[in-house]
Amino acid sequence: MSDEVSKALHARAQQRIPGGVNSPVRAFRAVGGEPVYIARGEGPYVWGADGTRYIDYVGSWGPMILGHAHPGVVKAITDAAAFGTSYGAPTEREVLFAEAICEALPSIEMVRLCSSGTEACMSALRLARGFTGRNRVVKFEGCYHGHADFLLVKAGSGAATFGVPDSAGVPADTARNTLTARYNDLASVEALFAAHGDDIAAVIVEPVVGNMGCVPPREGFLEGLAALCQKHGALFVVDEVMTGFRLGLTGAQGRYGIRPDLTTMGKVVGGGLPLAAFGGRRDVMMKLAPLGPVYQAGTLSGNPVATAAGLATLAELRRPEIYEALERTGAALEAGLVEAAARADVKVAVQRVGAMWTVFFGVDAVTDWESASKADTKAFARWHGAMLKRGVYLPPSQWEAAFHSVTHDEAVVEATLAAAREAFVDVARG
Ligand code: HOZ
Repeated sequence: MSDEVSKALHARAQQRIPGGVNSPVRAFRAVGGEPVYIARGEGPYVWGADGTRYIDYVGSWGPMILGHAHPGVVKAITDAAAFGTSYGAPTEREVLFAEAICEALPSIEMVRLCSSGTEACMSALRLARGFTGRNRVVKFEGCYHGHADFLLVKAGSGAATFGVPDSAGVPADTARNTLTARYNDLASVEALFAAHGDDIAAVIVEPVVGNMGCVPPREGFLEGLAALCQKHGALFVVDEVMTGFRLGLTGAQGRYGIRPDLTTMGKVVGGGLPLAAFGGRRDVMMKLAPLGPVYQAGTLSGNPVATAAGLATLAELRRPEIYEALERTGAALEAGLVEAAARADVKVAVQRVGAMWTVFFGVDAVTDWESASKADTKAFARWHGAMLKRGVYLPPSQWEAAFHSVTHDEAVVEATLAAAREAFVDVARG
């Protein structure tokens, strides 16, 4: 249910941009509506093109952990831009940035910057293949690691939302080297190692899934994956594009006590600008060109404005109270949403880890893609529309995680829950 200005813009957009959007989930098709065109953002809010204010839980799909237009980040960006926006040559800020990442995450001994999570995952897996000399990679059904050909196999996020988890345009020969296992099911990974162990270069996993909605790992799952990889000589690649610097300064790996061979990051690390990274063991990273035979490059990699935004964000995140505040807000939202749904007699599973969460409709719990796919997407769509009507902007798919920021304070949470109480009643009425 978008405003008239957004409707008019979307009609024009559809003439020139496929589906009117530059990334499919933004089209709102999964919730049967039309997208709100955003004019600006500040703190926990975004404003639609007609001036309507919304409480924002999309947060640019993850990056905006400090809220929109954080003054320190905006200043860093404008100061950096005044000195030129791209040189295609090394800068001091890249060194500071690499040092900051390695200091925060002990598993990362060396890091390479790139521009998107897709690039980070694609490059990390090329590196894993180059390092091990093996061809196959294991991913999990419903996990999404960007849109590289070989990763669009049983993929989550928009690929699942629009029914193209195995995209057209991916040659069968490419997909053949991608094996899929069931999230939270170590036996399914063991079976793949038993059948193809000597040709598996890496296992890549979202440590907490965000791309089939928020799905936490079962106790022992991540540790078990690490052990299996070690046993079979494969690299353990942890995709922290969503979780990195969101679930704590040490990401999911710190939270769950795991040490990946390689880590991919995006979203928060770039402070809202196009910046991503992959890094890990020194011996593996040293296989990258120009040191080694694995090629990877990018004109805008380590961009001076993006690294300025990232550094300003990371500096702010080092304040100890930040993650406590995010946790408190998350707990209040979770408890309030559970209570509001129960009061309206709507069956939901509210799943949350730190500052990422999802309200799944019509299911008891979601642990993998099979259970995620059983969620009542029609009820979710009704709830999404009912929340939007009441000024709350949620991810427009049952299978995307919602994110809050440090600027979502008690008053914002209370306004959200007031909207939710009414919206659940709308859902119950059908
Ligand atoms: N891959 C993002 C969600 N998991 C979507 C990005 C976007 O549409 O902006």
